[in-house]
Amino acid sequence: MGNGASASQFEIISQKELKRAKKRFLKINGSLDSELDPDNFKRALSLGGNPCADRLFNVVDTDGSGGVSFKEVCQGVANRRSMSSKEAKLHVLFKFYDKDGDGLISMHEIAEAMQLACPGLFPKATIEQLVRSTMQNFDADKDGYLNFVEFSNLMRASGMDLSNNSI
Ligand SMILES: [Ca+2]
Ligand SMILES: [Ca+2]
Repeated sequence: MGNGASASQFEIISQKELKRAKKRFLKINGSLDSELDPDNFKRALSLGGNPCADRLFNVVDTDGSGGVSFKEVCQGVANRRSMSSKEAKLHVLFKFYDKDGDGLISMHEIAEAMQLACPGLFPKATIEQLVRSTMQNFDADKDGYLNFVEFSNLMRASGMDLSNNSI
């Protein structure tokens, strides 16, 4: 196909999917060589108005350049499909929660993620209470943050369904 995206690199995506992703990317961005900015990214995925859109952008923007390249889009699709392992899903969820990307989830980050996941469902005071009790139960080393292992324990204990593709 001579598209620069070698089969081995994106082998988890079928040629058909790759073609579709490429078409969409081209249509919105005009070129495969430049990056999608956050607004175009939301348009590409029809995420306008979705409160999680910015988080998703950060998850897909793996090099943190502030734009999403075609390669990153393909990797995003590939990751989703290969996420048969719960571990991989946990990593994506962890990244979703870890807004500032420091590898630790703060109380503030948990509260924000909860508000994003269920907007308006809990009053602020309830969220603060939930976050505090979460920390008490799962911050095993008591440093005030959840690391990946502590976060995994929380997700398993909360009965998070890791078998589907929802975040
Ligand atoms: Ca963090
Ligand atoms: Ca901790």
